[in-house]
Amino acid sequence: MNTRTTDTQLKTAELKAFIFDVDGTLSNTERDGHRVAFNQAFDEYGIGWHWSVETYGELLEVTGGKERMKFYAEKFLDKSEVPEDLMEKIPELHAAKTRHYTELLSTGAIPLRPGVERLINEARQRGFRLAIATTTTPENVTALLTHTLGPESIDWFEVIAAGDIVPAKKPAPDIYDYALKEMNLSAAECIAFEDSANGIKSTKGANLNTIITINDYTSDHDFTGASIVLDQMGEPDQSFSVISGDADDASYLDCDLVLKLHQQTATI
Ligand code: XBP
Ligand code: MG
Repeated sequence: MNTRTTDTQLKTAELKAFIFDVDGTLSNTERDGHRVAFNQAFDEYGIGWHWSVETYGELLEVTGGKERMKFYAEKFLDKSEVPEDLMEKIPELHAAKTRHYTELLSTGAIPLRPGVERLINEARQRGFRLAIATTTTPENVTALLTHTLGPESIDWFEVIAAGDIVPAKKPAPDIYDYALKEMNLSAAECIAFEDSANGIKSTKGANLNTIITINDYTSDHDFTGASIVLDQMGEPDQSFSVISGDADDASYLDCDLVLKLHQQTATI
């Protein structure tokens, strides 16, 4: 029998690290967090834009706040509606948006999604390494972690790969490739947690197994290639719904289920 491993044969590597997306995965930050902060920045600068819940859903096609504003100006407005100096103002406008967003988070208004804190605590207890790979600004990650898990939680994550640290944002795989390189781990030794089509394109580009928890903005996205698609991570007293994939008889996502999902699909 030929025992040589080929690219197409499945082989399980030991799972060593969990890599988390932030927006939509750890917390439902988009509709009531980022969107609100963008609108506050637009008001502050008197540019007369307002992003409704619906419009913002369309704008999520583009990741990155600066990129999203540029996309809106180019694709949603007539040239006449765009202030002449807008393009050069975008970094300043984005800094104002980050200020509004972090202020909003500091009020504790945006909680973590069900099961996130429990899974992170269990992963730490069991010795899994943790990282973050996100399109948002580092300040925003710090604000979310500080005001949900506490300031000490920043140090639980070995790598916080965020924002402009790589030039090409999701759906490019660069942010995950960066996190893997910083941790000196192969993709087969890690599993990613995402919520969106742009997110899974990024993880798949980096060859990572991926667990998806959908939200209102992403429930109709294409998650081909995911290890499982869930409506939430769930809690012992709050069962998840399996959208696609096999959770055996589990009713919430714990490390044993993560391990099982990783073993089923890991490739090297
Ligand atoms: C998050 C994003 C970000 C935030 C805004 O995507 O798309 O653009 O909406 O963040 P992901 P900034 O969850 O895939 O990382 O304004 O700080 O860029
Ligand atoms: Mg996301």
